[in-house]
Amino acid sequence: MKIKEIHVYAHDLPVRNGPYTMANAQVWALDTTLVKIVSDTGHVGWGETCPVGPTYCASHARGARAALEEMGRGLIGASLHPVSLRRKMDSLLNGHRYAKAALDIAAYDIIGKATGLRVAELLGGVAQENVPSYFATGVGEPDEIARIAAEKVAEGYPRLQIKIGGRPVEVDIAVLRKVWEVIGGKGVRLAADGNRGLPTRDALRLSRECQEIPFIMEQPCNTVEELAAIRGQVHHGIYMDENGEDLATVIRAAGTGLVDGFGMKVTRIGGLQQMAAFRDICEARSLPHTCDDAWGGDIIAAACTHIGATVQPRLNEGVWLAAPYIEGNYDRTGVNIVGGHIRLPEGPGLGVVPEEGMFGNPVLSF
Ligand code: 0XW
Ligand code: MG
Repeated sequence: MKIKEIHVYAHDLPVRNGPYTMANAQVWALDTTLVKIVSDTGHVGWGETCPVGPTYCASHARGARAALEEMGRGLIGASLHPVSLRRKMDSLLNGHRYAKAALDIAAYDIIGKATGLRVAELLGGVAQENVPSYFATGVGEPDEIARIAAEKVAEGYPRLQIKIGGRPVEVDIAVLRKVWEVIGGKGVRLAADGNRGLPTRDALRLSRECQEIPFIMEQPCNTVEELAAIRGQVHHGIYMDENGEDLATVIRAAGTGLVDGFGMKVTRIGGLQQMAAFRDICEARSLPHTCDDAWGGDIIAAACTHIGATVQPRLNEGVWLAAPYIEGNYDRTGVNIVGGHIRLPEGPGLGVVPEEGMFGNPVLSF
């Protein structure tokens, strides 16, 4: 199967009850990019990529579309088989994995539709039909974050991620203590996500002063070197998120025991084909991980849920979706979180078919 046409769309996703706040970013609306591929067999597949603003990772919305423009013409006639497609994309443009991911996701959607298989089946097989999710709070004050934590545990979330960083560490420590007061003993797993915002000095203090609270520290500091510097001195497991930019970095982090797990984004690593390789590397070293994206509508949500459904349950830290912050869906059902879990869409392909015309005219066509 080969690529016959590529169409690129831009679509606005306002943040419900915005802004969404992290250590390095505050966002009110996100600019998502959708890709529609038509194959030489007449099948249609959809992909999506949606950086959560320009400062979260080294990616931004217009950068994604510029990269797609750079590759578009050269991809007409290319194979839709995911490994071949990735090699072809790499021959046209170095890096820019977050843009290539949209095409990779669309390719899986098409192959699924053409074969009658769900994307999770193409990725190795479903381990869980009801995929665990986790709730991520914004950066906030102790009472407010503890209130949200209690509410989300009552809804059935098996895991919470509390955002910290970008402010005096005393407030972060107070937030984690208050949250634990409310949810301790309820069997919910906890992550404290610094989104690169803590100096090593503060990360060390936070771990020391919260020794009795069993959270993992997700991407507390900005660089791999900083993570390595605190690694042997903290009382908590360390997960890598933003620094996990490609498989080579993942292999280094897993192979040297630099981290205890990952928060991983489907688009940052380059799409579902690379994500499946990442999942297998993690399983080889018994490293737990999430299958998320930074933001995005139902196409990204479906892609994350399909790969998340294939993860060995004991290593599955959940699939995060932006759905609670987005009004409406791309099709009649969409991909939604109920009771802290996501039902794997009924295929074929991604199992989400956007309403015709809902994204307006394409901004690019090849
Ligand atoms: C919680 N997330 C999955 C959503 C935001 O984009 C940030 C991200 C993270 O874990 O860093
Ligand atoms: Mg994170």
